[in-house]
Amino acid sequence: MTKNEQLTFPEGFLWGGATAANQIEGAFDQGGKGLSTSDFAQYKDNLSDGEDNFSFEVSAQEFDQLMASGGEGDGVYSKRWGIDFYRRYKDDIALFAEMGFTTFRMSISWARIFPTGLEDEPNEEGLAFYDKVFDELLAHGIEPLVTLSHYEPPAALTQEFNGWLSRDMIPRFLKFATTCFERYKDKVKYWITFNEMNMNLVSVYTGAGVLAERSDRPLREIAFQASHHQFLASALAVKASRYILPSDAMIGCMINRHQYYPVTTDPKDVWRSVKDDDINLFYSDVQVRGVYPGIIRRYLNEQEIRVEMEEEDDEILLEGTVDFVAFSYYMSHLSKDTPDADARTGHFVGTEKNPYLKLTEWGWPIDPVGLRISLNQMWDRYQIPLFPVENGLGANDVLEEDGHVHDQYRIDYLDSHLVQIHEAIKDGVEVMGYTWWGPIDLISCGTSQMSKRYGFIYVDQDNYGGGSLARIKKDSFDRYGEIIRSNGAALYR
Ligand code: BGP
Repeated sequence: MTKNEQLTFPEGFLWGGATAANQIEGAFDQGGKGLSTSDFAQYKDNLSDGEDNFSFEVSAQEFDQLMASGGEGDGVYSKRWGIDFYRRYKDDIALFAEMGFTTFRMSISWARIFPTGLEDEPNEEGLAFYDKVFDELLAHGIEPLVTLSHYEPPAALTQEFNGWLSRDMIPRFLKFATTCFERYKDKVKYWITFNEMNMNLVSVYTGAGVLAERSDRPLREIAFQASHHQFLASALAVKASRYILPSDAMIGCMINRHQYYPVTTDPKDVWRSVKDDDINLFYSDVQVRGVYPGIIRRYLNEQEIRVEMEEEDDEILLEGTVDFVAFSYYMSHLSKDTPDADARTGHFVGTEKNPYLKLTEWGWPIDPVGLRISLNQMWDRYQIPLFPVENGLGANDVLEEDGHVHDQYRIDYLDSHLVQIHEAIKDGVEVMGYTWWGPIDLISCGTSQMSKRYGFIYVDQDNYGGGSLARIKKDSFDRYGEIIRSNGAALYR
């Protein structure tokens, strides 16, 4: 390898951005779409910017009221309007193309295709919408990377089955998955079955459409049971895809990766970090290897978490293993044998503060080297291609009087993470590509805020849906374009 080659990423490396239907599309009741669980998530204005309080749980009572009223309620349901991608997709895709994207990660709203999830026939208008989006992407030379389920099962399935707590979800999901495979097999080459299945351990409503109050089982058990059903559904969808999709298609799993370090060199803390990592990687372990790891079986036994399984399940899991591991990476954590009850900073899980790392305005530790470590560890563990499909910085961007957003902090974040991915590639890790989370400002998953902005493109909209929705390029827009066009070499200039 010449020195010059070392400055660029491998040929064919996929460059792009990632989104989810419920955070961008809007038009929640248009085109025959049914209500989805994410349509009930609320932005709460007692939540000040910079607070990482999550707004994605919905109580059984709220859920019932919203179902009974056909969705009418007094909340600020910002995911219902998203950023109006449903109508503005052409302009947005043109901007992605201007940056040089070669891939775009998006999800298909299940309730657009099967409004209640219970229909036998799909909603043609919903299918046609995604045809138009895929055609637009392909016309710009952008490969769609499609997540089938990104936190938004049809709400009617929660009402009918209590979501993924029930095994009855599996045939419903399979119908949705195979309908998409059949319809889009000539347009979509890269597929992901479920977004961040390990979200179930944090919010069973968001991850699995389950109202925990409706079950008398312990919360942890509900989460593992719902996950087991999703593992089966994912494996069966992977298996079905082998018969439907062309042989060069690839289908992957996707986890929310958290990198753990021991807080001290005390072997007990070190062991704790190994265990924390194992729980985090449990979700990719099952989908890559087709079996539950021993350490998780032991954990379930010791914690008396009873996951109902059937005899055929072992075989189903083995027959539906994935081609690649996609993951989101936002931060690392410190593991401590006996964690302090009140220590907490960062996304979704309690953690000690790492004195070497700066935090984002939302308290997420910024750790680019952790991404290299994660890539190396996962490569050692799986030896199949890896794909960081989410990584990004949520910030309170300011639209200056000169009409610009000068987001040097986002450029620094982008550059430093990409350099570490490049290091991992030079370490021998096979990395398929990189999709920045939220290339255009969108509604936050966790807090339903608009003001938590990730984009290279600013969207003129506030937390209540007010604003012109105009799209404005930030400084980072030019930087990402420059990096992509040079296939990474601009990182070293
Ligand atoms: C991931 C989700 C995304 C996304 C991102 C950022 O966990 O897959 O949907 O939104 O996190 O999180 P947030 O929007 O809460 O800042």
